[in-house]
Amino acid sequence: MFGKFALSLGLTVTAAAVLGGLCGSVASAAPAPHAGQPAVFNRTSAAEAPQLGAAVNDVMLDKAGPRYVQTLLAHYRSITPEWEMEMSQLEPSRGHFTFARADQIVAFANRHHMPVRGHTLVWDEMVPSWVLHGSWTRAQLESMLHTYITTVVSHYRGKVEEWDVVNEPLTTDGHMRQSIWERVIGPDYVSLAFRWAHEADPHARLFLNEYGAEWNDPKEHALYQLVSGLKAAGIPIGGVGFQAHLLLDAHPPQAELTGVLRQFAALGLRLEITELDVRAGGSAPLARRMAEEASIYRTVAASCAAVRACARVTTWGITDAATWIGTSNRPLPFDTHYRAKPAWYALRAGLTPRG
Ligand code: 9MR
Repeated sequence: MFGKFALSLGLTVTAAAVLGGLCGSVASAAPAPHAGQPAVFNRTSAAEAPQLGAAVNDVMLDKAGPRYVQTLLAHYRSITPEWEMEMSQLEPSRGHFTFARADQIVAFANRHHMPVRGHTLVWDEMVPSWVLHGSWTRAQLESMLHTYITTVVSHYRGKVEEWDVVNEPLTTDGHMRQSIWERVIGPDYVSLAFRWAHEADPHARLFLNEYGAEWNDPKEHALYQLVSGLKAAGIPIGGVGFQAHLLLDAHPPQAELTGVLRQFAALGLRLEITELDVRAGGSAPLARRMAEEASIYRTVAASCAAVRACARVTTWGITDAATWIGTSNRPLPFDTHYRAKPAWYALRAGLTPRG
């Protein structure tokens, strides 16, 4: 799932122009971190709200202006680089690693003691052409991927709290997606990737991240089988990410999503909503669409809050001005002028644990 994201903004205000330390965070403030180390957030009780995170890209961080950074620092406690850590960005040509854009985001997060979710090491998309169009034996591609994962995870060791090690390995009907990794290495690429990431940073929490598994359906069942099998085999998987890219006419009832989360929590894994947005375009009256969108935000946040293992909700961006699905779909909690939408208030309300 992806849509090429193009952004054109005229403002050129650096993030440094904005004072950090603004208060008003939704979830409890992260524990005091070691000097220079990102804070590690663990939801220690069901009475503690899940942390709120955001996907951030370097274009917005550099050029969107002070309101972007103010909103980010005031309300969000963790960061996921939106695309800067994809393989095509980090190793555009073999052996040539380009970390600068992702480093900028990680440095910003570390400076503000915001944990970073590394996204993503192994995916079917954003694979550089030298890999896609190469002629690989299984052993050669395994060696290439081992080197890639080791290089990237080692580079960010101690600066990135957790990684989406494998992203979107399943098809909608629950089969293994026929990526180059699956075709050449076979399904073992998943467990190998986790092992290699763990070797490179034993302290990082390692996730499998998927979309469309928020319902009790064949894809979710296949995800559960895959993840429980990894756990049973002693593979160092620490968490499952549910992306939650939802639509006004395609979103799970709260009881169903809560049930899915509880099922995975029973495996002893940390859970996160990793890419929440709600496609809310269309011709229906705007007020109605925004109200429906808010209800979905509240449902997802409340489902996470109800399951203690669900420790974080990350929205896939902050403002409708910068979203992979286009501003007209108004998918995020803040509008193009950084005004809080009904979705923002619903998200905050849903994150507050009940009972
Ligand atoms: O939002 C991201 C978009 O800007 C990028 O062009 C695209 C390819 O890197 O990735 C988008 O984010 C995807 C994420 O990495 C994985 N889950 C689906 C997201 C939307 O396609």
